[in-house]
Amino acid sequence: MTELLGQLAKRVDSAAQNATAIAQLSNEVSLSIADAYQVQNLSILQRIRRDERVMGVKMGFTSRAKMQQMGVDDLIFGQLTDAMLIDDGSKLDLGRFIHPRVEPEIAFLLNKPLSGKVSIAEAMASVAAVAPALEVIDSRYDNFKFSLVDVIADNCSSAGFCVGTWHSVNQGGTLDISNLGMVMEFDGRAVQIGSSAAILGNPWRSLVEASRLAAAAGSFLPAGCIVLAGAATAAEALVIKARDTCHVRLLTQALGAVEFSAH
Ligand code: OOG
Ligand code: MG
Repeated sequence: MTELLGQLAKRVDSAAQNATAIAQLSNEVSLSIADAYQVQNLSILQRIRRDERVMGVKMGFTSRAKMQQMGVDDLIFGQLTDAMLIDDGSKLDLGRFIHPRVEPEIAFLLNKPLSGKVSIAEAMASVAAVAPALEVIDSRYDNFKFSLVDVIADNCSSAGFCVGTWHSVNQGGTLDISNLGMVMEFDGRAVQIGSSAAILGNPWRSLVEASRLAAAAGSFLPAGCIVLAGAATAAEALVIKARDTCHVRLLTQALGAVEFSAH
């Protein structure tokens, strides 16, 4: 079985590297959720071998809009590496992707480790700062269709993440992120509008769940780790014509904006 999981990890990893879609793994093999996380871990190992560094994790399906869009209703988590980082305000070459979509998110930066079952207060006490974020997802499966185990094995479609200015939360303690308006624009046109409250009712809950899922996988969230809370709205397909560009921007109440230009 371990050998098979290793082969599947290589398959999703090379699909990501070559920006070429593959058939869903579940068409061919029956995987448990634990097997799927094992494939994810082995695929991250491939990236580490190429000198990529894990910077954090991302939560998936934390909002009803995302669950409905993808037809999956369990919380999932994937891993973010430095090669996926998109600098705020930079240009992003879409040639790296198969069928990219963008999501409006909130990012947490931990200054203390978080492990196992924690309360919202404990989760808050481990966070140094929060920031607005855009996530680029790019399922490696044909037509962006997958089952729960497929998407977990594919590192939860992680492809890119862009983080705006960090806002300190512990000093002053007045920053309330539970219900922030979020507007995602493509070339100045609002394509998704929502609230951070769509993320499990309160984005801090996503951090509690991230700690729980990490523990279930025999791991924890280390200090310095970035956690993406999950999309507040459905994802928006980023389709542009050759030689064209699209300016993607997320505006948030209280946390400011984050943006990149896709070409
Ligand atoms: C899976 C990733 C979901 C989110 O924020 O809910 C996700 C997918 O929809 O391809 O990143
Ligand atoms: Mg996401």
